[in-house]
Amino acid sequence: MSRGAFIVIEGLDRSGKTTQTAALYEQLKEVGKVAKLLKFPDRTTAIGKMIDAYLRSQSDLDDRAIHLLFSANRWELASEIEKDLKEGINILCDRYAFSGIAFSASKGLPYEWCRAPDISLPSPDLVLFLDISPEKAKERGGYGEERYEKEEMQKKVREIFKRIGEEMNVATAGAKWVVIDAGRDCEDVAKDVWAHAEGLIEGTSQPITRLWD
Ligand code: NYM
Repeated sequence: MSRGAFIVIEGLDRSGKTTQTAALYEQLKEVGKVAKLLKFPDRTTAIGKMIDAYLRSQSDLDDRAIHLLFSANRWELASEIEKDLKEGINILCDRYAFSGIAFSASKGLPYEWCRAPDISLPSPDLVLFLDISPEKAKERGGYGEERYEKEEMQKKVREIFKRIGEEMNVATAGAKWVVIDAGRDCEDVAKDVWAHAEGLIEGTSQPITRLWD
């Protein structure tokens, strides 16, 4: 029995994730594939609203408390993701647990502690990491409106993402992590994204695995 593919797009702020996730979604629709677009944080849920207020500096929270809220925001949707995949729906997701670790650990929280609450979430089949230097991301404009959108922080976040990707590719099972140079034109990045995603969207018979289990 074939199921849908679960593809996550990750990256620094201003790396073009949202544009690329939307472009991939349109391409899937063009070739007649059923797909659902998700984005974390999902700011529409009760937990998501708390996260939104925090990111816009309308509220203050302990670093560990906000980390757990980001994770809970994913757990809120975990069973729906699993159900959709089993029904053959492809899931395209803008950020996931990897952002959770990268951003919180860059604030100084221990890496393993940051990873723990996301263990056992449905694992993506593929993570496309849109890699851009924080200097180049800053040139794209719009930095600075929300918490974390500072060059110094983004540098640390990029290093932690690198570690996550390396560890994932050493593991024999689980998601494949692919780095895509996102400092190029949007169309060139989209071509690479499609090249990696295309093979998966025919459906896969692999069982759904769980993150870091
Ligand atoms: N972020 C996102 C986290 O700190 N932890 C998480 O688990 C997730 C999913 O939220 N700067 C941060 C990264 C971003 C911010 O994301 C909002 P976006 O994609 O700009 O809405």
